[in-house]
Amino acid sequence: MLRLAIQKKGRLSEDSIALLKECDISFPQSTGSLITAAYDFPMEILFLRDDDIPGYVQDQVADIGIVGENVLEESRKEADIIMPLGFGRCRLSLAIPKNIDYSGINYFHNKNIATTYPNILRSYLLQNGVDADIHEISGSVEIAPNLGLAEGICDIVSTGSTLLSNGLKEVEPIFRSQAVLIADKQLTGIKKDILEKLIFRLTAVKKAKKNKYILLNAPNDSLDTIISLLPGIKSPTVLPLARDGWSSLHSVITETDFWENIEKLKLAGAEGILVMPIEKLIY
Ligand code: PRT
Ligand code: ZN
Repeated sequence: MLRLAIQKKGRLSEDSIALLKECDISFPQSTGSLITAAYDFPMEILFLRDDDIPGYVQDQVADIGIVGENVLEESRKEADIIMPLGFGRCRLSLAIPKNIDYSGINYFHNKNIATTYPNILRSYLLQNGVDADIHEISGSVEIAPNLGLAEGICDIVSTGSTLLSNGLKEVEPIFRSQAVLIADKQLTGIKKDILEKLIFRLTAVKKAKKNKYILLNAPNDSLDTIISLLPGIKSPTVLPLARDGWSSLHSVITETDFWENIEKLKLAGAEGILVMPIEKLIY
């Protein structure tokens, strides 16, 4: 049995649960309990505050966890990052009142910066040779400059609207983050095997999200051009249509390639182009 820690309630909970569902790992929800077992996978799920997840993994109370990379980095706990998960994207940034001219990182010299991320901030300031006072607070960092508590802040930014509504502007992004799967560094035996199974499923789901299944009809004499635009995984499937001289072509394409190639496909004579999502992709 592998024990996974996820955020109990917050920005990462829904996406973490949805990702497990996409991997066909389901479990009873909203029982309010701290721990539950998956129905169809040898896994227990532990629901925690995100700040506790790196420590629980380091101390082997949980084997693996889903947490923001910002939280792992700030915690200074030891855990392997297995893979980025593509949600919970944000950045940790320095921000100052918007009416102040910003001349560069040296602005923060001898200034007071409020943050809930003192460790990441300290390393960043050290790397940049800036000597500032870090004022650690536990929340609502964005109001600190207005209260006269600090001259700048270092906080998580996503859309930027919180900064804007507090009269602040972002001046230096210092750490980019997204949710990551982390694991105990010492995982062995059956637990390691179960983790491999989970990684296999996560990879299939991730590849599927990046790719689309494409079907189109084309005159036979333009098939060579179209096949060169849609190489697929090995090569596309080509099936004859009932109408003479025409074929149906099936392939897999990345979403970005599709938008780049759509005009070329039409010019080559493709018709009835259908693009569909893929649930899992294994190759
Ligand atoms: O209760 P618990 O301790 O588990 O949760 P929490 O309140 O500490 O964390 P939570 O749920 O707010 O965030 C969990 C994780 O989501 C963070 O550690 C980040 O990795 C990620 N994340 C992504 C964010 C944001 N986007 C985000 N926008 N975390 C926080 N914010 C906050 C930020 O602190 C600021 O107050 O949103 C505000 C800024 O948002 P914008 O869109 O106005 O820029
Ligand atoms: Zn937290």
